[in-house]
Amino acid sequence: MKESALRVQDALTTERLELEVREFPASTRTAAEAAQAVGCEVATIAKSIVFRGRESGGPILAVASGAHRIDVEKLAKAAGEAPERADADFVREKTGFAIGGVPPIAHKVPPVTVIDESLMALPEIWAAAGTPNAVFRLTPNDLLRLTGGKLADLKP
Ligand code: 5CA
Repeated sequence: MKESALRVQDALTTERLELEVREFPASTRTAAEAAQAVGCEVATIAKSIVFRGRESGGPILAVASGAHRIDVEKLAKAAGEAPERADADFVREKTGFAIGGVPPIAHKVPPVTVIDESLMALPEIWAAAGTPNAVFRLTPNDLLRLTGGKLADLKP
């Protein structure tokens, strides 16, 4: 397993959750590709989008269904400051992972995390696991527990 995927697996193991990182031969770089590789609906892919807090300069992580966009006004309310678009360097510096494989956990700098509440209605979801070929399956409750994130409506 690639080192970045191992870091995610180690974090899951440390939490004593029996969750397994799975590497796929096909790309899981985007939510659509991940859904195709896994064989699930794109709505079941939990994408992890990193923003830069306008005031703090710190990372804000929004986790939402691959089926819809994130409403940045709603994210601002939940995060307590405006989220600005982060570039690839910011994402790598704050998370330790490259875009396309950013997981919702195991970030270098702990982000303010907001989870879209519509994910909670799904029995299971898939999230990126550190590389553009790795994902792991978890329940929305696992996601809440692992991230300590705040639930909010982030749907446009
Ligand atoms: N592995 C998949 C499925 S979990 C994945 O990571 N999908 S994702 O949607 O969470 O990650 C891709 C996201 O990275 C895009 O939605 C977009 O918000 C962001 N992104 C893509 N290119 C850039 C870029 N050049 N700069 C900043 N963010 C980008």
